[in-house]
This record gives sequence, structure tokens and C-alpha cells, in this order.
Amino acid sequence: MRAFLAVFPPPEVQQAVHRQLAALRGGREPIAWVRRENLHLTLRFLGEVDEGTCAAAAAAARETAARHGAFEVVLGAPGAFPDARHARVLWLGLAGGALESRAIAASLEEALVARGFAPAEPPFTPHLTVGRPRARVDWTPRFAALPPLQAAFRVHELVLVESVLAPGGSRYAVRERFPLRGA
Ligand code: 2AM
Repeated sequence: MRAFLAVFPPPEVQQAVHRQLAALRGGREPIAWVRRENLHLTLRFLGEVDEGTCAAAAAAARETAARHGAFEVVLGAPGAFPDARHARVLWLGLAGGALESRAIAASLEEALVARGFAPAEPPFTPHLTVGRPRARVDWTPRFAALPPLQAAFRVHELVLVESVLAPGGSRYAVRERFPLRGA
């Protein structure tokens, strides 16, 4: 199965992001937008894993979650990988909670590597992917015109997700939830 570890915003924040993106969605260029209910913050992509590897990743996530308390994420300005003029991934950055996300991703990485996982490639950069352009467009003007987003949420848990490729975009199935310390 194809799996990853992530943080999911609550439905009302996914809805707010979705609405916000209407302004970015203006053009007719080909782009695969992330469906509303799939919007998430990837902490670690695991790739194709078997049941044993999935169980090891779950143990690493459980150990990590027990070491970190709940925290707040504030979604911020849009950006792109590798950059706005050659965008392959469009995302929203974190105006709050970036440090905590990085700390959790680093613990997770340590726990995974201790269980034999290869180091993450590329290294973790907190972002919430919103779309994947299929053609080259300079997004700079539309990023600049985007009204500021008011979207904050509290993170209480990490989630192990199985991604099932389906026509019209991936479907996500939650395999296990790992409450953060004290949550
Ligand atoms: P991203 O979009 O947040 O950058 C589930 O597929 C998630 O895993 C995606 O949202 C993506 O994260 C991440 N992902 C998918 N393929 C990946 C790859 N080959 N390397 C790293 N991360 C990947």
C-alpha cells in the first residue's frame, strides 16, 4: 500500500482553504487541485509499504506523538515548489505551528530511521499542498492578489493514511490515529 503520516485540518478549515483557493483557481491552465477532504500537512511520505513496514511506521508515530503536545497551526501565504514561476506544487505555508511541525517531523524521522527506514528525501518543509500545475504558468501575480487567509486549527493527533489511487484523484483511508501528549 501507499502510505504517509500527516496532520489533517478539521473540515471547516479544509472548507475555508477550498473557498480561498477559488481566487487561485481563476485560470484555465491544467492543474490537479487537491480535493477538499484530502487537504493535509504531510509529515512523512512512506511510499509503497507492506503490512510489517506499516506497523513499524505506526510504532514510530505512536512514540513520537507521546513526546509532543498539541499545538496550533495558522495557515499563511501561498507558495510553490520549486518556485512560483516553475511551479510543480502549489501550497499554503504555515504562519504558525511551523516550529512544532518541524520538531515533530524531526522526531518522527529519528524514530523511523531507528526502525530501519531510509532518511526522508527531500527533507521536511511544512506546507499544505493545494494543487499540482500541469503546465508552466507564473503564479506570482495571483499569489500577490490572494486575500489573506484566516485559518487556524489545533493539532491533537498524527494520522497514518493509506492513499488509494482512483480515477479523479487519490482517496485517503485513515489506518490509525496517534493522539499527541495530553490530547
Ligand atoms: P505534499 O503534497 O504534502 O508535498 C500523499 O501522497 C502525500 O505524500 C502528498 O501530499 C505528498 O506531500 C507526499 N508525497 C507524495 N509523493 C511523494 C514523494 N515521491 N516524495 C515525497 N513526498 C511525497
